Amino acid sequence: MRQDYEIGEKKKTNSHLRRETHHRSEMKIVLIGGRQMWDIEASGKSSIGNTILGIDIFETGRRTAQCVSGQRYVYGRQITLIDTPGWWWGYPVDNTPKLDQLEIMRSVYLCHPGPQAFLLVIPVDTVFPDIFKRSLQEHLELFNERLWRHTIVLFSTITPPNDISLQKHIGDWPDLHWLIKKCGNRYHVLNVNNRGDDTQVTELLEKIEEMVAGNDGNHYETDQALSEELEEKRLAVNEVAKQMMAKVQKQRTRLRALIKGEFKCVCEILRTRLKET
Ligand SMILES: Nc1nc2c(ncn2[C@@H]2O[C@H](COP(=O)(O)OP(=O)(O)O)[C@@H](O)[C@H]2O)c(=O)[nH]1
Ligand SMILES: [Mg+2]
Repeated sequence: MRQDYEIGEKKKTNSHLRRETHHRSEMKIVLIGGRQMWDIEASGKSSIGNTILGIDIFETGRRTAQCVSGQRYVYGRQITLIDTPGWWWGYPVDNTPKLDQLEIMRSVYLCHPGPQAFLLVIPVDTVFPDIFKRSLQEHLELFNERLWRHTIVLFSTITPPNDISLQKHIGDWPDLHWLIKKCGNRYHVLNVNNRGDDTQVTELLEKIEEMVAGNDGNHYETDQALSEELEEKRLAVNEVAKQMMAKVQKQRTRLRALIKGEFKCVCEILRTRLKET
């Protein structure tokens, strides 16, 4: 059954709380999310990163294979953003390449001592069936359970946002409603095609500050021992990948030489036959 989501009420409470929140001079944020949603190409993580920082730091429209860090002083704050590889919405974590999983896990170690916020990027108009929820839960288990208290659902859009249709959309997809609740009712809409609108970014930063204040100023805690273990695994998986690439390259070269030889042979036969006729 569809449930309407009370966005209006929530907004009132938030703006009241936000007034009591202090500006943070420094913010470390990790962008997470899926990588493809059926007819929609991507979540828009990199586009969101560029919109927040106000310049094109992250490459868009291409797979982010490794975490990328972007830093800029904007709206009176030093912002560090970590862009991460995405996962295929609706697919179990086992379908995500091991290197991508390790990169996603590594993201929190690229902003020492740990991020204050995670922005979970989802296109505003996308469907959100149960299979997406399960995929999301599995992928977020790459982090620890404390992630949820540092997460804001960030709806990306390329058209002007509409509160009424968002409210209806959340009502239409109970798992999306569940997700927003799981994130302490924190969400924001950002139009990546409207870089000129400073308000949408400053409001997001205020929401992050409000969340950080609610977490007593604490960042997401990372585990240094796990960081070293991750680095070792990453180097090992990278080495295996390199060896496989070298093997494939060798096979390709051999195959090319073989085809070239065969081609030469066929040409010779044709030439002889032509001479005979
Ligand atoms: N339809 C739609 N396209 C989007 C949205 N957000 C970003 N895009 C576009 O999708 C393409 C890929 O976005 P990108 O930021 O690279 O996604 P990422 O793979 O999650 O980092 C870009 O051309 C964006 O302009 C959205 O909310 N809806
Ligand atoms: Mg990207």
